[in-house]
Amino acid sequence: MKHLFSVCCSLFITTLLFAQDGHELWLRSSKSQPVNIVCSKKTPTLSVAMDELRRGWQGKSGATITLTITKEKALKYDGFKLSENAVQANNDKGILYGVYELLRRQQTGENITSEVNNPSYETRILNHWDNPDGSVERGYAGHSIFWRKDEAFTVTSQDKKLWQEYARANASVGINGTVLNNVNAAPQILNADYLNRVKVIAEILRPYGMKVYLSVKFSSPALLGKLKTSDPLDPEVIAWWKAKIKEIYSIVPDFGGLLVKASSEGQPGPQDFGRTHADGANMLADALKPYGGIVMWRAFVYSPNDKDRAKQAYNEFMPLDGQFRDNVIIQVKNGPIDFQPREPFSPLFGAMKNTSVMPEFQITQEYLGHATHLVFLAPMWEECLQSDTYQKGEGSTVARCTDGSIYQQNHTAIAGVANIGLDANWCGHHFAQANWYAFGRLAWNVNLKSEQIAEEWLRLTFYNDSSARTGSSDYNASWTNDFLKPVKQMMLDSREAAVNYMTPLGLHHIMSANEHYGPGPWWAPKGMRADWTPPYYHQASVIGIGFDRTTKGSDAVEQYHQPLASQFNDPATCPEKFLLWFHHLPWNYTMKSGRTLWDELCYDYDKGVQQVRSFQKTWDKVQPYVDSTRFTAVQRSLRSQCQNAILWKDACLLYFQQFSRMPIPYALERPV
Ligand code: GCW
Repeated sequence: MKHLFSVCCSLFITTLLFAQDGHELWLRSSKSQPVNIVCSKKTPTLSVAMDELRRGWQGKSGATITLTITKEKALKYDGFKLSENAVQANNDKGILYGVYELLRRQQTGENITSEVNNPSYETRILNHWDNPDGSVERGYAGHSIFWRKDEAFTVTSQDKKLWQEYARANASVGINGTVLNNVNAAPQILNADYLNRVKVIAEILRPYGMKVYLSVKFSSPALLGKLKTSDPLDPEVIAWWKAKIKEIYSIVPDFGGLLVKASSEGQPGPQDFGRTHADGANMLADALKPYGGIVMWRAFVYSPNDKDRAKQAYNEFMPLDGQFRDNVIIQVKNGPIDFQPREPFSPLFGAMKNTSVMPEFQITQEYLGHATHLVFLAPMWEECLQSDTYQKGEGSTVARCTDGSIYQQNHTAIAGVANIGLDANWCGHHFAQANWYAFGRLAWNVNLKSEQIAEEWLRLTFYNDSSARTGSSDYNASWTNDFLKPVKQMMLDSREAAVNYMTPLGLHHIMSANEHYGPGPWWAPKGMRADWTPPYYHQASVIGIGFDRTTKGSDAVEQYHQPLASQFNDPATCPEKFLLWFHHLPWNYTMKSGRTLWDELCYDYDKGVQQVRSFQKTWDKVQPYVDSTRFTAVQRSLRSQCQNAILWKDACLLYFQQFSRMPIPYALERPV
């Protein structure tokens, strides 16, 4: 008896600690009720669905729930139809997603009305920038969950457990694919040892509805196959890829396809052989076609000779519209430069009419304070997805240009560069988990609002904090008023705050070199490629500041449809959040507020700092509602974030002041 008691106690404590370190993400098990499940079919995915129901059912005790696979015309991809005690879908994955939705609603207290729920995109995929040695490019949450250094291929039971938890978390938000390695791909990823590990990962992910994909290096035929060339039109090269892809499918029969970064940032590509992106992508697409695989071909291209880096992707890809095979999707970053805190949407959305295009977001915070800053990214993605491209008149949002609503796309997809690593809480910062969650939710429903996503995530992640529960009947009311409301507001304001203290008014790429953490508008070593140095982007001088992309400048505005092109072209109509993205203006230019441009810049930087200070105050007040481990970790990060924000403001203002030669407004905090 005594022994049993101590086992129970230690189990309880382990569960508690586990919950406190954040490992459970938004899937915190709370007391469940007994439930009867009626399901006539049997598949591994349905077994997962049933396990989840038993584990998390919070509806009526003893209720009966029916899971039915039907053929419903209204259901698309892995969509489902939900009611209080039934989930219907066209396949078992749809059932699984329906079950997660049902459980989420029970837990968050949302209504369960009878409705059809279809995903916006067919493929909702994470891109891991994980290298075979276990390091993660732009990763801030520890080493890779997939790869180990020294080619340690043994799969441990710990690995399997972790991959299963990873699969479960993804499935719970509808993510159905993952690219297991970095786009700066190491050729050896296609060797047997790696492929065998891929096989095990695929087996664990499969019941959760997830397919695996790989990034490949375009020169693999020469590097691995020892061929003389990797020219995509060379018969031996074509045969090499065909054989390799056949081999992959013999190991992983439901392999999803390939992701390719080619002719970009020094990576090899078809252009090395005088061929086009279409030649390269189509060669791989033809080899994948018999197996149903796809090619995600990235459009992240720019070269040192460009007068304006923002224009190159459009210039390179537009002439190829219609030349790609129907199993190729062009993967386009949200903005035309590179995952900055704020960019206008890439003009490649709403441009090509006969080519499938998919958005690529960055969940990992390369330019947004790594895993130290609390920045909720849903508002940034929502801003991009809901931007109107005017491709087919008003209402042609980026979302509608990519989800197949405007032009028939044979495949639709959306990718997010993962922020996941071996860290106990997976993402480095407890609130960075919200970005993984938000990516999945938006990929499933491109029209969800950031506010709803933040609220769901907070309810799932913090409400069931057993150590904070008082059991009092007013707990719900006080939790909602004193925790949910202020913390949700902090999340919703956090991206704008980061823009303010880093790159207000359309400034971009002024962060310190290489690490992309902290300010570095001055960084321009001799001999460095100009387009890798911040002065290329801010163009500050005594005359003014900003990149002239108007018809008189680089003419990047012309890559947008009307009326956007004219709107962006004129500083009077250009949204001020993009002002210095499109215009080079004098320091005393008058802003809508009546202030000079210089003063406005000072006020914005200052506002960013004040916002982070207010986040600290908000967080300090919610201590009674959060376990001490998570509370302290977030408090500590906010303190660093605030110091960073001050540094950003002071460094940028003091640097730019040498050109503006104007004083920092008296009302604002002085640089220290
Ligand atoms: O944002 C830049 C990063 C590189 C990255 C590249 C890309 C994987 O600084 O680290 O390389 O983009 O997206 O290919």
